[in-house]
Amino acid sequence: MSDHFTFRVLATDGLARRGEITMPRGTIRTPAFMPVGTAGTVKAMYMDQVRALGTDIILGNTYHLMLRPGAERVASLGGLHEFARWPYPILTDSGGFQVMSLAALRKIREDGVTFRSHVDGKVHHMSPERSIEIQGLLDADIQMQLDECIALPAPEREIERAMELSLRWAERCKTAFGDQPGKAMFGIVQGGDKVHLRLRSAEALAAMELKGYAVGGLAVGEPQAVMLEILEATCPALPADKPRYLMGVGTPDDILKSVARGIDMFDCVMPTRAGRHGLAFTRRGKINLKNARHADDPRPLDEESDCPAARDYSRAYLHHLVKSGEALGGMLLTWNNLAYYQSLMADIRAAIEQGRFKERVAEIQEEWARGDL
Ligand code: PRF
Repeated sequence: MSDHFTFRVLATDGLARRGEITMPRGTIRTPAFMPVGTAGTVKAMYMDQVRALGTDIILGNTYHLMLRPGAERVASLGGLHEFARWPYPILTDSGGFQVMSLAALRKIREDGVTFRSHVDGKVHHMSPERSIEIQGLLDADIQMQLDECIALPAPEREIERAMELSLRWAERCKTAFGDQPGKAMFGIVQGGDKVHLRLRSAEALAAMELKGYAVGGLAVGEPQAVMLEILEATCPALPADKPRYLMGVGTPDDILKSVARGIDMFDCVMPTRAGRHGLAFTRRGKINLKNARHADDPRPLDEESDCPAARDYSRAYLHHLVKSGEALGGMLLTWNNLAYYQSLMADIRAAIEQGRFKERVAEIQEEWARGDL
């Protein structure tokens, strides 16, 4: 395995890229989907299952892990890979986004963000340097700069202020991260729904010569068309030889359309959270297992899937588990959903290699639209 973090584009088809990130803990085949393992667990899944689905990298959260069990504690127990029994690459989000969505009494200043923990109410301060320090204690392979994400719609001057602050924090995170050949620190493009702010952000980050670039501040309340328009403007402004990560996105349809515009990496709670709430993603679209129409249906979610959760259990049984609030319902649907997401990513990668990405996207969308009944 490589002792350096490297990214290679292996094939392109239109703007879609098939690539490979190599680093000491493993290789990431891109376009990649990163299951969300917020608190050191991909909820309702064993790590062995997560791996067997073709997962090359998972995401962890600085915010949750610093509050509980604490970054220093994880470090003293051998780091997050050892703690959670996931020896492959881990990307950690920097914490700012989770502070803004979960913590009480948050205050953003030049020096960082002060907030009250949603766990025990204690006040914490996180500077850009402390975020990188925590991500280092966790031993994350890919670390994210601290940034400020603004929910949309928002006044332009607010978006601009947060974007400029995020650029200054990127510089500080880059310095704090220093030179770690086997790891990477990614910058995060902000700028809301304003193309000129996105371009200014992307160009300033590109000049910092980081090892990868994320697009943040999207899927925060704007229509999909706006997100896609921002990606069309932003991706060409980012270095072609570095990975591009669209944070917190998205639905299978968002993923297809974002890959088509040059995105290489994704993370989202959608497959795991929706699974725990009774929603299944399949080749034939979404199925809400709470619906009474499934109560007598002996068919599995997808008889052609090689995931046991999709192939071996009747919709009637899944409906029963979900309605009864049984833990196994969330486990089976999470398994099904991550299997579907990872099979979709494998499908996308193969199509790009074969130079038939556009055609394959049309086929996949046609199959969703056909429905399952
Ligand atoms: N910044 C960070 N994490 C994020 C986002 C962001 O803008 C988003 C927005 N979709 C999800 N996760 N640091």
